[in-house]
Amino acid sequence: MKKYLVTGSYGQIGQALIPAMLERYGKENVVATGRKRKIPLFKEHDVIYHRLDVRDQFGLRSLIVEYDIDIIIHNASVLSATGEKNPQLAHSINIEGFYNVLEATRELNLEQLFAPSSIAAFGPSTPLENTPNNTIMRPTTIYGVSKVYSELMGEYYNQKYELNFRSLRYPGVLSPDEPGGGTTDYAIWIFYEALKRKMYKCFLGPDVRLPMMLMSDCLKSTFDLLEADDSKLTDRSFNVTAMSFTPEELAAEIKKYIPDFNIVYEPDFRDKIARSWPQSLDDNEARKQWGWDPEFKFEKMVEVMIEGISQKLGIDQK
Ligand code: AKB
Repeated sequence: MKKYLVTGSYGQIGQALIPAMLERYGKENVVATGRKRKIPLFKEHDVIYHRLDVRDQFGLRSLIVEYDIDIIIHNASVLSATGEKNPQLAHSINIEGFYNVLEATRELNLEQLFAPSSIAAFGPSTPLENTPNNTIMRPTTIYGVSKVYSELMGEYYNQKYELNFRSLRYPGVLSPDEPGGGTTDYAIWIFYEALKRKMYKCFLGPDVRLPMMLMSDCLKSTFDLLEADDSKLTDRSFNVTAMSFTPEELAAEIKKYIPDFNIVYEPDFRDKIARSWPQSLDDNEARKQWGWDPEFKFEKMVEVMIEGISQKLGIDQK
């Protein structure tokens, strides 16, 4: 069995990924890391957890050696909205941190580096409808710039050193776990506010269409690419998506469950970020090269989110 080290392990994706990895690969083969001292959720699951800042190259290398790590899943990242508030922090974590992880993977001859990218790697000059896998990438956020950097460096190390780099351009990922610092986060907070207060003030305009997927599809795409046969991959970074919708369409679907739900729109700086991103993605390369096939579409996603967040809030929806 391979041994995995995960950075940024308690973010929105990590909170779902780590328990899924424990089940799939065994507790003893997964080392979760992050900047916080302790993570109560991980204590509950008896996860091996170590405090690690990805900018600390000595700390990173010692953990790799101590646990005889084969594969790194590098999730530590400052997301789009937080990045625009503090571009210097985003540069240091997303670019310097990524470089440390990449170099450790090369120097210690690890088997694979999986480092997710994002739809944020695209920008306003990209064709924004049905965005192809390989197209113009001139993002206008520091987060997007850092994702283009990591995709290109990963691809460069793959050509130059045969480093097994793989990346997915995640769209907005939806789960009942609280997100932090992203632009697509509205599509999670809307459920919390609809269920708690029947009212949501949306920081995007009603017509901003963005690609999204439910967490279970995010995990499926991650495991599928991690475990894909290398000889089948002609790309290293892949678009993946399951659906696209606007805040207005999402609010209308939520109203089917909560008829007196109301939404108002007060677009802020995140509206501009969202409008610079693809509205929909062409994920045919992922489908062709490693069999990507999402399970959840829009209506089912809303049902799953209402159920999951009701449960979290202790609200009986029946
Ligand atoms: C964000 O909104 O910043 C992230 C992303 C799309 O990468 N969820």
